[in-house]
Amino acid sequence: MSKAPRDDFDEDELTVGHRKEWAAGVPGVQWAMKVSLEQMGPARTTRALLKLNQKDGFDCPGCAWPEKEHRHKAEFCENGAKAVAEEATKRRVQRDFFAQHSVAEMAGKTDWWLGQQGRLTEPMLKPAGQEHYRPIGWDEAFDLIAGELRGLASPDQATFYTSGRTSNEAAFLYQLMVRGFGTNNLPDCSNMCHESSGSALNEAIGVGKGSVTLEDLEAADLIIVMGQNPGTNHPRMLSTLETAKQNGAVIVAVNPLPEAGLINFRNPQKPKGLVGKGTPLADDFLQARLGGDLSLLLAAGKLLIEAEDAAPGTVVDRSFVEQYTAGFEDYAEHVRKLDLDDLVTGTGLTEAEVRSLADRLLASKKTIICWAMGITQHKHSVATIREIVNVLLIQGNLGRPGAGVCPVRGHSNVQGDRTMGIFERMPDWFLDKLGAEFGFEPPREPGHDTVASIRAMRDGQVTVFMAMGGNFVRATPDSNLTEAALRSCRLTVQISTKLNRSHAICGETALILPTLGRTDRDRQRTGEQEVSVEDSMSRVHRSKGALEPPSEQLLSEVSIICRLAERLVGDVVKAPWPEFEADYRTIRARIAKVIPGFDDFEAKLAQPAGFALPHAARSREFPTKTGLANFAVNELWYPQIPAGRLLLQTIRSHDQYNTTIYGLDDRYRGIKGGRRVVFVNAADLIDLGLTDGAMVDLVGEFADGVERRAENFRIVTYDTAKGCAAAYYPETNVLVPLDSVADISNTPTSKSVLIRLDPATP
Ligand SMILES: Nc1nc2c(c(=O)[nH]1)N[C@H]1C(S)=C(S)[C@@H](COP(=O)(O)OP(=O)(O)OC[C@H]3O[C@@H](n4cnc5c(=O)[nH]c(N)nc54)[C@H](O)[C@@H]3O)O[C@H]1N2
Ligand SMILES: Nc1nc2c(c(=O)[nH]1)N[C@H]1C(S)=C(S)[C@@H](COP(=O)(O)OP(=O)(O)OC[C@H]3O[C@@H](n4cnc5c(=O)[nH]c(N)nc54)[C@H](O)[C@@H]3O)O[C@H]1N2
Ligand SMILES: [Mo]
Repeated sequence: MSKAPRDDFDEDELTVGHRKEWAAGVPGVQWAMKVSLEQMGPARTTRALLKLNQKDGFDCPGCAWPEKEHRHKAEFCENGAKAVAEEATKRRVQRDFFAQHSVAEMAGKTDWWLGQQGRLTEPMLKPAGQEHYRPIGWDEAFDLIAGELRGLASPDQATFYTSGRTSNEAAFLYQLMVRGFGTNNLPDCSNMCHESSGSALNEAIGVGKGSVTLEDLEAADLIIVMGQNPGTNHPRMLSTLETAKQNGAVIVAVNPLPEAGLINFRNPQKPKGLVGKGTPLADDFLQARLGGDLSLLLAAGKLLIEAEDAAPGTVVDRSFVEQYTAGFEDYAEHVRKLDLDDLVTGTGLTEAEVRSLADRLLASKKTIICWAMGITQHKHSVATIREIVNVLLIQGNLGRPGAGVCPVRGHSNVQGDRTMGIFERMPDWFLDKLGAEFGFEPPREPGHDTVASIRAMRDGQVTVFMAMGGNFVRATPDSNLTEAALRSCRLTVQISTKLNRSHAICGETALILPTLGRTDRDRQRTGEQEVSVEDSMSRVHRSKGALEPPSEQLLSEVSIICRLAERLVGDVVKAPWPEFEADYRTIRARIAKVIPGFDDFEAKLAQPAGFALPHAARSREFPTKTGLANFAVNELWYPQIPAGRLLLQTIRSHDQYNTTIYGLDDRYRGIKGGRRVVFVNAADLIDLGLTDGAMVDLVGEFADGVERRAENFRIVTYDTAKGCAAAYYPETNVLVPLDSVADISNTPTSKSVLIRLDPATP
């Protein structure tokens, strides 16, 4: 088993400075320009940034935050520009690179180094028993994959991953091919991301997506931002929050870390943002402990119900609750019985802080709750999100302007991919319609999600792994186990834009299929093509690449699927694959026939701002089992932290996009020149007898008794909630046990890993 490389930069270079309280100011844009110019040169930089998020341009490959209908000339943020520079770089990985570097050598490099090599340029094969990739023709590659898949005893011996940058068109064809082949093994990055949100929201309101629009946020009285770091991960959200605040909204941040941006924000797109101190966004900052949100929400619900009991008719929206919801009485009875002191203990806050949240809710007529990974990656995430819904339902905060649920998605089309059927458990109505449209019988047995796929590879039940984008081996938990699982495969296939660790930790036979990215021109037989994507608020819009692709040999994701599908399922699925490839409008015409909300797709897509998919809850329709919005009874639970231990969360620095490392700084947290740092509360350091700057190993302690170790981290004293530490992902994925998952959603608990700190291994 390979040890993940420590770092190929000098840890002595690492410096720790002051934490920044503001975010997204002038230095942000300057930084973006510096990276852009370095990677793309002046001409490409100008062209790329002018087309970013414009109506005739491409959708930002950064986050899934929606664009405003009336866009700024420059509708992008620092980190959007970095995402573009990373993809539109002029650097290239050519065949001589692979001749020079063996697979083992590549596995010894850091994620950062691998990404810095540039764009992939031609299909490559690593034959069984050999140590180097060599060039292979496209036809030969497709024949090899189809042959290997057809040779399996069962289609369920293969699994097909998707990452959330894939367009709607490519995702729709991919799941069609996979189901035509005969399996529902369609794991995706969402399984590690907002799966908990989908699980809870489907059950509670009948739709697994957020219910609010940008206009709702701008009209809200109260916006609670829980478990999210928008200053780094959704910078454009700060502009929306700024507008909301100017319109009178109160903003409350709940987070173990005081993240820059929520505290102070300088809008670089407005002249006034260029000077002065900017807008303090959060009115209240509740520094809750990791996993304390369920306690906090239960307490808020309890205090609301008690306020109603004290003055009946003043708090609960009776007509809403009676007409549209189920389970209110059981819920109210449950929270009345909970002990406030127990709840307060679970939050890590003071009782006054807990009460302040209830007071904010009482004072608000229109409340929105936003959340991201700080809420979804815990054992009790689904219960926590059910509780978010409970608290909103009490006051009727669903299905009216200025109110609702706002799970903030990560990857720019992760929501669209799910709409297109990338899911191991699509409902029967979808499979019925898909089968009827394409004249075949889709498999009905639910497939493997991400965690189940890893287990199946480990156990020898899955032997072929294919990925439409992403970096599976790095994004997933339990790195050592997962690496061994992938290496045990007969064949691994990666459809990728850039080099990453999943190309180095591969099956016996391995293929790299290089593809066009969002920014690249996509020319097909009938002309230049555009694709469609769906943002976090269910708006679908077009995206068209503007730059010359890095190599003439690249195929689009759609082309790759069409050519493989024709060989693999040409006799099963009645689909005109060559026509789909030549003209993406023909794919959209089929999407319109299978998936609700896409009728008149082509015409609606031509509108400058695209169109919104229907969301039942917006009009107070709740397609749940009861036909109503469901209150849920959630038992109080929060992670316990034994003496001498810390609870670790694994987070993103300001200089990375998931497993893609842009650089080695985390400007807002004061870190420069390195990534192997662990942020620890000063009082915890005293309790543990450790000092700032000391080098330690992070050692995971999990019920299975396996000792998981991430070596050589420097302690940084930091303002984090007591008992709660933080370090960057993916260096710490080795510590997340495969079997430590959220109840129901099966999401790895990346924000809740029990560790101890040992002196560093020399
Ligand atoms: N530049 C950039 N943009 C990105 C990404 C990126 O890597 N880089 N990734 C994209 C993707 S795929 C996603 S999913 C999103 C991720 O966006 P985020 O969810 O903002 O990303 P994380 O860095 O995981 O930050 C989690 C936040 O939740 C807090 N938190 C952790 N645990 C708890 C808890 O128990 N309770 C509370 N209340 N807070 C908690 C952490 O302190 C941190 O502020 O961003 C997307 N956008
Ligand atoms: N410990 C820990 N683990 C986590 C998380 C965490 O917070 N902590 N977060 C989880 C979350 S929220 C997510 S979403 C996952 C992310 O998991 P993934 O989506 O699998 O990972 P990424 O790093 O986003 O994938 C980057 C790779 O995608 C490829 N790529 C980029 N653009 C394109 C494209 O347009 N087409 C194709 N075909 N390929 C492309 C490039 O080769 C690049 O190297 O990680 C999860 N893992
Ligand atoms: Mo994500």
